[in-house]
Amino acid sequence: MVNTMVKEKLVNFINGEWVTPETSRYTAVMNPATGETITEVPLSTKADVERAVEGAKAAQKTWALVPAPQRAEVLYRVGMIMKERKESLSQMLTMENGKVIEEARGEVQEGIDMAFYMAGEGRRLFGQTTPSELKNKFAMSVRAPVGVVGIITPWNFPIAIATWKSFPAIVAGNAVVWKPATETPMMAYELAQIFEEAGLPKGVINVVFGAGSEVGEAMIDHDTIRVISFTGSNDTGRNIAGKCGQKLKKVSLEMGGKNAVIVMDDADLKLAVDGILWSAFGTSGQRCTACSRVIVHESVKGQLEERLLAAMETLTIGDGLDESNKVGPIINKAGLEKIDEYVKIGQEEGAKLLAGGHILNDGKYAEGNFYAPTLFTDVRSDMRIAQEEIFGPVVSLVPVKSLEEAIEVNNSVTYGLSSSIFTQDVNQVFAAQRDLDTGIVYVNAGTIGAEIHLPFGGTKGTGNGHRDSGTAALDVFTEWKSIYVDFSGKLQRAQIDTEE
Ligand code: UN1
Repeated sequence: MVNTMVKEKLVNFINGEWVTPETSRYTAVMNPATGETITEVPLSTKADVERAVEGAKAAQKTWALVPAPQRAEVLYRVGMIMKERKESLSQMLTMENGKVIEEARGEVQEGIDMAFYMAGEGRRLFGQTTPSELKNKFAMSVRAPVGVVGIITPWNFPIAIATWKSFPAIVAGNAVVWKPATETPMMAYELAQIFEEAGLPKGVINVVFGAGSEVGEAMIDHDTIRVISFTGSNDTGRNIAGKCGQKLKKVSLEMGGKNAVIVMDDADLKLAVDGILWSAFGTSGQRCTACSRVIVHESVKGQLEERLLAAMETLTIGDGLDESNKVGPIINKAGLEKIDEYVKIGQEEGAKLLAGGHILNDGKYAEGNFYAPTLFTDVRSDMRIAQEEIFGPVVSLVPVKSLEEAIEVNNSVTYGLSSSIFTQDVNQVFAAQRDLDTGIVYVNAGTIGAEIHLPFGGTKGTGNGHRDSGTAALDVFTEWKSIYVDFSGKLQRAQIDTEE
């Protein structure tokens, strides 16, 4: 472990200052591969949120008046600093989250991409001009910032998802109060420092570390925070949605998936196995977009099982800082136990376990949270392991007889984030992209790997209709304002004086 990277105790970043929170409660942040303590994160209180909101409110008024291309310049600088620090950020990400270093570099790159992409938006932020029904009257709609916005980000993509939310919010002229996950606070600490160095005016971003039950609740309750953008678990998201609904607060939710790869009888099986391996076991399956079901045409099921098992043998598991490892640890003991519980449920339901199915706890795995990559076959679509999100390296093969059945099985879950089909038949490709009920569809690629300039999100239980990333993210952080300029010099009544 590189000691210089490790902080003793973290403090909040409020109104441009590093402030010790009004709490004596801290919780340890563990490296999930080694069990070592990286830092201690404060469990801030309502009073800390109050301070952050005050700072944000004052800052936002001025920030909104800065021309958007100038606001964007800060994001360019943020992107440049992230680029310079890509390696150290990636190492720290691996230490606190566990994902293997190659994937950590990919995640930091996703943040860099988002910085440059959203900086470009500073010279667009397109509105619309629309013809008026009246003579000598001009009509247009522009994107106005909403004011102070709250973002709540998860541990599985602690830097990328933070950039998906904070960068569009900032370029659009909002100020942000950010609660990062307590498991991965170092990424927030680093990003806040980068914002500071890039010259973001004080108060435009505020980081309050702490628990959802206290900091998150205080953010939701606060009337000044007019948007909550959340990525995380389904239960928490529903709870947030209920509370925000009562307060008529805009809320954007992204809450996971039960994503499937469909393998048709004409698929390139080598390619399909590569796609499944990467999507199911990359990030140890701890992605919202992870593949946790393989819906396979029964005529190629045997071959696919054989090839998948052989490919799984090549997965090296261990500390992500070791470049040779392909699969890292599970975030914490609770996650590990949840996965193990689902494997037991799968066995009780009658699914056939072909590989894995147990916690790895001897030798080099003893101090970390490792789970053996797991493959079930002969899974029925109504089994819990084929319906519920496991968030771990567990994949279930569900055999089907046709494309119609494959699509029906794919769409039978409550989630709708990502799906994929491997086939060489162009007709099946077009039918599938239309009928798969998910926000993201891949053809001849696995279920992960979304790019930041396209909308990210899903249908049904995955969210509530909003999207992260792409210009779609601007819809979350702006209000449409319609403006009419009447230059006729007389009273013109809409809908009435249109005949003259
Ligand atoms: C997530 O799992 O919450 O498409 C985000 C992907 C990544 C983002 C995943 N670009 O898998």
